[in-house]
Amino acid sequence: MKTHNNITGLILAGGLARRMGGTDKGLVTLEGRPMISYIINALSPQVDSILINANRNISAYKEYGYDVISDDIDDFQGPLAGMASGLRHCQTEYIATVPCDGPLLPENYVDILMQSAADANSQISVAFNGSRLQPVYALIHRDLLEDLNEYLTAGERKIDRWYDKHQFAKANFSSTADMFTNINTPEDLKSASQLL
Ligand SMILES: Nc1nc2c(ncn2[C@@H]2O[C@H](COP(=O)(O)OP(=O)(O)O)[C@@H](O)[C@H]2O)c(=O)[nH]1
Ligand SMILES: [Mg+2]
Repeated sequence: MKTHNNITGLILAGGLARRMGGTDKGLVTLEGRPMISYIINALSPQVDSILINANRNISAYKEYGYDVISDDIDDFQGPLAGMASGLRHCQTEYIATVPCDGPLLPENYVDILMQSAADANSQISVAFNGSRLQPVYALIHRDLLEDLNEYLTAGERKIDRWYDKHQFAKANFSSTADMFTNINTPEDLKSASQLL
């Protein structure tokens, strides 16, 4: 594990969390701590800076001491909107995205994304769990901001389709596939307490 000084970690916490009853997922507590704190702890040693993408509870997220950025387009249009906002605000060459509801991030997350992008000479690297892509875990070069904004302006919202337009690398996380344990519902929250 090393610190990548050309990468901003972008924590995606901008969804409506409908399956969590609308409670902001990043702030939901897991074993007494807000879920986002697990992600910050795992991500901060790996990157130069962190941005939190949130559309609600901005002041609660600001407590962590990082800039909080909202989607540039209104009405919760999906994670690509958060990624576009992250690319617009970042001061680094790349963003590495992580959802706010995946507290089991490994310490070599950014290393593996960067290595796979470098090996494939790609501007995007998307996590692969051994059987399918995990599209909200990705490394994206900031030169793609304009392309992404055009895609969104055209009314497109599908993340996989945007990746497919590019020569993306698949970052193989099959040996740490538990990291994709995703807490979308109150039931998920209960079972995650046992995993931690
Ligand atoms: N910025 C932003 N992020 C979103 C939006 N909708 C979902 N997300 C984020 O995208 C990630 C995945 O969303 P989630 O509802 O957990 O989807 P799933 O677990 O893949 O079914 C989470 O980190 C959400 O916070 C949105 O409208 N805007
Ligand atoms: Mg989720």
